[in-house]
Amino acid sequence: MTLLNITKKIMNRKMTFFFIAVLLLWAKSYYAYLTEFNLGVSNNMQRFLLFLNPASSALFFLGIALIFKGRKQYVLTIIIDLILTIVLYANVVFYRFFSDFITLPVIFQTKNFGEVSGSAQALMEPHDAIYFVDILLLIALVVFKVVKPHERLQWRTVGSVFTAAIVLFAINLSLAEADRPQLLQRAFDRNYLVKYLGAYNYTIYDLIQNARTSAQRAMADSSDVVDVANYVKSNYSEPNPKYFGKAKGDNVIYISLESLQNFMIDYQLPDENGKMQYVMPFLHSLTTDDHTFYFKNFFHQTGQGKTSDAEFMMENSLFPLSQGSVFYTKAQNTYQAAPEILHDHGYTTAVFHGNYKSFWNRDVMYKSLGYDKFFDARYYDMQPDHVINYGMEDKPFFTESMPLLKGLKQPFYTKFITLSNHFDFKLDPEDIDFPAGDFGDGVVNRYFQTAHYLDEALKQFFTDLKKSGLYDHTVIVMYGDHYGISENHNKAMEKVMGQPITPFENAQLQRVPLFIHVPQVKSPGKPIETYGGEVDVRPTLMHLLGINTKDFIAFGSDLLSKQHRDIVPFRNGDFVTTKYTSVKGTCYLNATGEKVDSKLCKPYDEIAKKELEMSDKVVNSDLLRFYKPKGFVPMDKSKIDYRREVQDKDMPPSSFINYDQQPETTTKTMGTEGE
Ligand code: GP9
Ligand code: MN
Repeated sequence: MTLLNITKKIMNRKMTFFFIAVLLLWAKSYYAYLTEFNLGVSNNMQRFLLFLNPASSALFFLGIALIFKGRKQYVLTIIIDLILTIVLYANVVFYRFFSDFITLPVIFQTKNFGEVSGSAQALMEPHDAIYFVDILLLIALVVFKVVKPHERLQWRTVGSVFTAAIVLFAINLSLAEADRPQLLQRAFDRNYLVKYLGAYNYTIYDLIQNARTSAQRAMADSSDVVDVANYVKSNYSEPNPKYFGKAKGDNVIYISLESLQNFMIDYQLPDENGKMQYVMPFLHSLTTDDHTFYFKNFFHQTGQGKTSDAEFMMENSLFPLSQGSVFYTKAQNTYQAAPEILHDHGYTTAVFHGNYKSFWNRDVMYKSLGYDKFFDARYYDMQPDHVINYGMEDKPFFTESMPLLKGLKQPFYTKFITLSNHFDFKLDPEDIDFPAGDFGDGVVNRYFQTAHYLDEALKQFFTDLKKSGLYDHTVIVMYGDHYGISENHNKAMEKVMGQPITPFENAQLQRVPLFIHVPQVKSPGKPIETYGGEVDVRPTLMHLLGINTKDFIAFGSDLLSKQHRDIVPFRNGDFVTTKYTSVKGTCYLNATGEKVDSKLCKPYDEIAKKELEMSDKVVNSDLLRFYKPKGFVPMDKSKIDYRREVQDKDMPPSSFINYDQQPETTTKTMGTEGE
């Protein structure tokens, strides 16, 4: 038998055409992953999944054509292949422009669409032909009758193709979930979804998310916001005249203190000579500072969106969602967030963060919040020595941020998001200058070292701010974003706290520190007892800046107001008040930690549930689009552009640090974070 005959025989097999299409689609998808996208692949499992993930999509989608017979089957295979190729190639081109994957609403924003299509030609390369050669080959095979039409395949055969696709997908998904728990529920980052599940599955995920969101949105109308507005107005806490407007016109710096729980602020550990020393001496010193308000009964209220949920609350005074990150699922909503409000008052608004911009969908959400600028990892020298875990180490992060900050037009409203004190609390050995804890749990033990490192980084940043002259007219708000040590480590935490961690104690451990440094105002100079949570910070800050908030839809209450409402709902419906704590329906007395009659918690329980529900309605139905606070002028967001070359135009040349693109590995160590 000649070679030609063998080839002919193979070509005549019923499944040959299908398998050629599958293999070529698989190969070119993998090629695109490796050459076009910076996915931050950091271990062998991720490498394997990246290779595996196009297979199930190729089998599944091209498998649809197998239901048909004859020429129809071939034509349909080619059409499906072409659609998938367009999805892939559109992402390739979009990525070259935005360093991000397409998300449905973003592509339909006329501005993006116009920009990409305008420069599409420039973004296309001759070698891109590689994405289409397989389609041409398939067409040639059919046109030149190299493959001949045949009868319908047996259902058993078609069924086994789909079974194989589904089994492969299930394996893919479970390995991905093992490497990155709650990948789908929490939806961290488009990069991650593509890395673990592939460009096609990501596209489907995106379509489903958007269909859900639009359905909820479509059902709502302007009357829905009236109830909410009335409720919020009737619960408004009047600003305290002692503080209202005392920081008018000041700059604002927010610092998100990664995973920092409040117990750390006063915690001491013995040094090598047995002498006790504060883990965070700098922050500890601020608890009695004359110009700093330190709230010791302040709680995080985050859900699965962790850092992003905290950011959301601080700037919107709305609750995050019970599932997923509101940054990811509701980024297209209308908001009246702090940066946008302050923009109205002449502020420049910017975020500084040593991770890449798509994490938590920040690049999309920050536009909706009204941030002019977003200095992400592209602005920092991401050399391996300065990067650990999620990104830039805090000390070089603050150092490199200084010139960028100084380059901003004042007054500015800025946010710095730290990273080093993140689970699983690893540091470069040369950054360790504090003893680890000795509590029989590596994660808990290391937490003291990373917290200490964060404290040193903050001290250095404060020193630099003083040197720059900014310190004297800048309000600095520092807050712990969420817990650092999860319940999984409660055995060690019992040793840390020197007491059993009951459900009541566990709720108390959700305290995170809140510091508000106001240069012009004399603070009590001792820790403040007032109970509050992350939703309460926006009205507090606005009132210090002399901005009235009565007309804004917000669920928080000014922490410095005499009418401050002291109920702190957690995202799961539990809550804390000055007197009681409610956990899973059980009511506890704060003073003793004892269970008490649940009737005592009932009135608060109703308020907590009502506010969570109302806030969810605002967010899920995008109700703020029907509401305009008096005097609020929405920003023209179509001008916001976070591409480097665009942002750089406004900055003095000296402030550019590094032009490097994202390296292959974003992360040096990557534990099973997000506990
Ligand atoms: C990543 C950082 C950490 O950019 O904000 O996020 P987290 O895991 O804490 O939500
Ligand atoms: Mn965080």
